[in-house]
Amino acid sequence: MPMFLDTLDAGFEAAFRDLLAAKREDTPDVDDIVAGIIADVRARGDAAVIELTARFDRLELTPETLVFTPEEIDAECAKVPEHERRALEQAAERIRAYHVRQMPQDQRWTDPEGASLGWRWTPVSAAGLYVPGGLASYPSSVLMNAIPAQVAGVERLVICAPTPDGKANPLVLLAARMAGVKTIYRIGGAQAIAAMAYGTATIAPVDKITGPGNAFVAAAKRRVFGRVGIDMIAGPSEILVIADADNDPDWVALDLLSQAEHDESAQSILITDDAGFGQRVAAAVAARLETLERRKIAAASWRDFGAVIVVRDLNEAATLSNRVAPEHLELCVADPEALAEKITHAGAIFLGQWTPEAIGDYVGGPNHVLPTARSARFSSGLSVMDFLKRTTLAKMTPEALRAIGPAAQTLAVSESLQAHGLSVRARLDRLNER
Ligand code: HSO
Ligand code: ZN
Repeated sequence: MPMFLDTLDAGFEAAFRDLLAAKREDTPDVDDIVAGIIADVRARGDAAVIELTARFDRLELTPETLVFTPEEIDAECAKVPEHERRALEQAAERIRAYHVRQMPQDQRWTDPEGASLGWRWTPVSAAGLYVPGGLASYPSSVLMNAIPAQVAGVERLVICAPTPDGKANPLVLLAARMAGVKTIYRIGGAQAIAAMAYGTATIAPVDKITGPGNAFVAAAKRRVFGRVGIDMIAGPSEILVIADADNDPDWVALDLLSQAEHDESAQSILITDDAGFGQRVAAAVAARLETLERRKIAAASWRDFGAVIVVRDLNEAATLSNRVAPEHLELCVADPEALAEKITHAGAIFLGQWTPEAIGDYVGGPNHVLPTARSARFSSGLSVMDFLKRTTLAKMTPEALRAIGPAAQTLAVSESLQAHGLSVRARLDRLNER
């Protein structure tokens, strides 16, 4: 049974805190194994990658067959049925259009002292995108990672996608092609992350690695961070729905299940101002769980981490939601815009009952790589910014240096950094000679 809470209950605050603190993910400690794999790839390059791929993916590769040839990609893409190709195309177009608008502007201005200041954005040169194999090999995630990189102007974009037993996912290859990725390696796990970070004879190193993965991939990303940039370590998916009684309980139930079906550790929470409606949604979830294909996963998630919280009003709902800082937040209320004003911490907001979260997973346009585990308190979903760097610009004129140089000199003396001070002083002296 999911947790039923009412803010009027005496034990509410304690129970809610337990809900916030629930440790959902039981990440196996694979760090030692991963350290060994990374060291091996650094030392032996392709040979190590090939051996590990044979061991973990039961696939014999050579340096030549590590990467898909254009003909192989063509052949895989040709297997995708027309309706799926069109759906993926529509998704790609909408995601691209959204992310184009995200591109930040360069800035340049002259301040009152005459200093010209600003900043400039430039893309990372090369990015590597990890695509998991198996159950969580999502073509939509390929688009969500690769399109922002492409829009940002990343010159070289590669993918590592394991193909256990040699089986590729045609939709993944098609999504990669639509997002402008030409180089796809058939490798996965920590060895793929190590290869992208450090490079091998056949795999050129990248500057930034993004994309989801299992515990090994996550540990490897943590370890190569610093050598390369990484996006985030995504945890199991979450959804919080704030709904009033004026909703179809079955719709809300399905929205809760849409994230529950991702992972036994996923979390779905309903906050409602109507206790009866909360009961109706819980009943609808139970009914849907009878027949859902992934009922085993979804039922475990709902049973262990699901919650229905009854509040007095929507203000209270917003306050609680902000404390959760959910990855996905649906506002199924009469005036979602007004309620959204009160939301300060959420990865993505879905406004109104005609906006199921699943739209955002595929075709809405915004990114579906979002902060989990309450990290929406301090971070944002994947964007073009993850593939850009900001370089600051400063240009002094003699007048500007005269105006602000002395303060720099004073501070340099305070910090006992003599050359700093002298580098300013020498110029000021020259100006005074004039
Ligand atoms: N909701 C997932 C992303 C996803 N859903 C991919 C379907 N495919 C994580 O936010
Ligand atoms: Zn999803």
